[in-house]
Amino acid sequence: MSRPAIAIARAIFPQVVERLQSHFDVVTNQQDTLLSGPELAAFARGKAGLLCTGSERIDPALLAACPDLKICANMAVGYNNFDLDAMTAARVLATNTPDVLTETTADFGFALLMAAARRVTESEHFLRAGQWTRWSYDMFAGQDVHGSTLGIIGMGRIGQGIARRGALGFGMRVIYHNRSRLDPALEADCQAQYVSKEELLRTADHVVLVVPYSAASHHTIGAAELAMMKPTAVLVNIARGGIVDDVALAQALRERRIAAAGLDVFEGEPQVHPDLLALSNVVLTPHIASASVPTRLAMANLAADNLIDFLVHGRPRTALNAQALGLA
Ligand code: 8YV
Repeated sequence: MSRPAIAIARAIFPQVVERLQSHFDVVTNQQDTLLSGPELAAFARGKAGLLCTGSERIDPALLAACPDLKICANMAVGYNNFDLDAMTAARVLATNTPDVLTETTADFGFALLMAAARRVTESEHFLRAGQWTRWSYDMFAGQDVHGSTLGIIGMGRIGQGIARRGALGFGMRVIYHNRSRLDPALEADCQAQYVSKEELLRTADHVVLVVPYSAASHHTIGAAELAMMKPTAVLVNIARGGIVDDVALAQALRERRIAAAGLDVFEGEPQVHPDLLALSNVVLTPHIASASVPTRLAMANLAADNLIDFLVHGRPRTALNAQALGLA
């Protein structure tokens, strides 16, 4: 019996490629060449499965060019690179990688919060540049994290992980805003209190964004929201570019209307707005919040599990549109 054919759009762990090769005929892009939309379509054409990352767009043009495609397995929990309605219309199963990256990503939210509030990267650049000639009492004095009020926008699994770290580890008062309120047991477990977005922005000492990207969450934080925040506040975005208006944020940071920011995601990444690059009170990282070695391996394996479960055993695993396809 012939084996299904799959395409792996980006370089991933060789052991995961080998695992997939034991089930499928595999074409890989282990050179990690950046593929344009038409190149990706040519690469995936004739394949039943595609393993991709958040960088590859699965849109009507790709789906039309790849009529044999049955599943796209995203190696990411976020899936704003998927046109889910178009995938469902084309009867292509969409899967993502929830849970396996929750704690690692929550850790990184705190890494950015700590780095921005305590001016870690800014002071390191100063030291490396040979500018540290003497100590002074106010040198790189920043904002406290412990005991402060933490505002979380987006209270899914990662938001809850950040809440627990804040409440249990740093003695923070945790407030959150979300499309829907958590059930009381979960709120108690996270020691988090539901508030309106405006109250959160006005009262939080630090704001962490973990909301998924959609048309509705575009520019959740713009000039008006930044104007509500405390001048001592730190803003952290580990969600998606486009949740924050980067130009408005750069202006607020430049004018010290908020103290600092920690950003892992950007509008138009991998480009970063020059206004942000020019500022010292912002910590900038290249979309690495889930990038620990064990977690990246778990993400790749879960994407592989999704392909194997569906194409070999006919069972959807962590699927996004199984119900819409009548498979769940
Ligand atoms: C991914 C992410 O590494 O899971 C997500 O949603 O943002 C990251 O963990 C990135 O999207 C590449 O797929």
